[in-house]
Amino acid sequence: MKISLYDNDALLIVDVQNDFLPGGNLGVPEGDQIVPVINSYISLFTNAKLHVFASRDYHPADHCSFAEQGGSWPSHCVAGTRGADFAAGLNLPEDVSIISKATEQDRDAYSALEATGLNNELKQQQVKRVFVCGLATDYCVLASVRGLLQADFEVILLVDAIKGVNLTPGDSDKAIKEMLAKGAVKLTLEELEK
Ligand code: VGL
Ligand code: ZN
Repeated sequence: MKISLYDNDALLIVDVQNDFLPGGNLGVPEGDQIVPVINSYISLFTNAKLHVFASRDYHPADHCSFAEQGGSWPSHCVAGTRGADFAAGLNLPEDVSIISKATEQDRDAYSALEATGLNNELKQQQVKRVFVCGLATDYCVLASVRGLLQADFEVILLVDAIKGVNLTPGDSDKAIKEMLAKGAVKLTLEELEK
């Protein structure tokens, strides 16, 4: 399906940070492969003068989701560390809106809309349709898409610009199925009208 960009569209890049790339503390297999694809989407959005949002997992050093605190993940994306930085090859525009999430010690949050103000920012900018890409398909992308749909945004899922953790094989496919069943529409770069 061909899709053109309109005034009320925005791009949301979820958690494309060093710790989620291969070699990072919580590396997503092939996570680095989506960076050039996301850069192509960024160009299309900035050329169309549309806004780009980038979320980042941004935990305190003793965050409750870390194994040494009894959580289920290795320490990752600690605020102010290199692991929390956006991937070096990611060409974020100068006026990108950065959304930090899960910044409190005692709360985890997978959705970029959870206690971040993103919902309000999108509404303020009269965004109606959000194009979503990033990491990880089966965690923060899934949770963010659920949140966006629940908040009545249209969601375009950029299926060539997401990668999953797949702790259990098939998790990413399951997540994609759920997002599409809930109303997200899938899209690839070739299907976006240039
Ligand atoms: C994420 C696991 C833990 C994600 C964040 O961004 O998908 N996954 N924290
Ligand atoms: Zn996290």
